[in-house]
Amino acid sequence: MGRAMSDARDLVAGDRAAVVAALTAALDAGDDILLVAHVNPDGDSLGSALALALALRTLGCRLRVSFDAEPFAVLRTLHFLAGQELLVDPVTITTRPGLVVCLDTASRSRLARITSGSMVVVVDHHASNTRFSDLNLVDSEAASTSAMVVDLIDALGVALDADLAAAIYTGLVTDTGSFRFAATTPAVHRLAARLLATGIRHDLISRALWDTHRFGYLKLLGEVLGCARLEPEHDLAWTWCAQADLRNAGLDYDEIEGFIDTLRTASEAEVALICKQEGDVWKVSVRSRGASTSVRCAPASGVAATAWPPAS
Ligand SMILES: [Mn+2]
Repeated sequence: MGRAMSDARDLVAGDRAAVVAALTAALDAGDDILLVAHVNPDGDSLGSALALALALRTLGCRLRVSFDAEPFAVLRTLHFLAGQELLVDPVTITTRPGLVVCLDTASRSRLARITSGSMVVVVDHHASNTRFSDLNLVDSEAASTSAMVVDLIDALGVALDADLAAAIYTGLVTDTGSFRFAATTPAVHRLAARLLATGIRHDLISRALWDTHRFGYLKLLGEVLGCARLEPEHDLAWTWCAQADLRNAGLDYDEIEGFIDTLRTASEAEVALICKQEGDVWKVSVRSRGASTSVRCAPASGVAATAWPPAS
């Protein structure tokens, strides 16, 4: 291991010890702790927050878990996660928590309308993390934030039970694409083995996360893929979903997040893009084969939203 790399690992280890010390101090002081997932949380963010909450609860701590979403609701695919009785709508948080821990949040904007408490800790694995907090535990080599949470739980001396393991595993499979992405290291498989040994039903977790859709989802996927276009000169495959189509299918936008994962399998294009209409705004999801990103944009100037996308 090179000098710079070992220095980076020392930094992560030092920050991890500081986060454990902050959690222990809050526990000793009887402070209430607020765990925050990012806006519209995915399996890694919510799984990480609930796993840490379940662990802290066994230590007798006053806890709340929250995130911003409009409306305030957990994704249908994540309803199986334990500990959701700890969830509170952020608008109901009127007392200032003693300690706030933000999970899987790369920047302050990812908290949306949730503002900080007196002491804010960030636990995250995004290389783009802006270190916006008092104490930032950022490990860009971690496959998921949930994998980092395991180290915290171990340091707190809490044993992994099946509920905890299922939440950690959900984060791990979400961010590694079920162990398909490049972040899937030998350490990821070792952690998965440890989690499976608690008796979790990984087959049921996978089915809940990816293999369960309403029939309207399948019909709409057919329509959205049916109007997809290939732009070889831009190395791009793209399509769109109008709000009326979504409404007719009886679906919400969070349910069709996975559409782009089908489109991005097109071998002729490096980049996949789906435009989704939200009122007058078209939100654009982009995936490249290597990385993923998401941007927000309006239709080209002079083109009304109602006149876009162009008729074929
Ligand atoms: Mn993550």
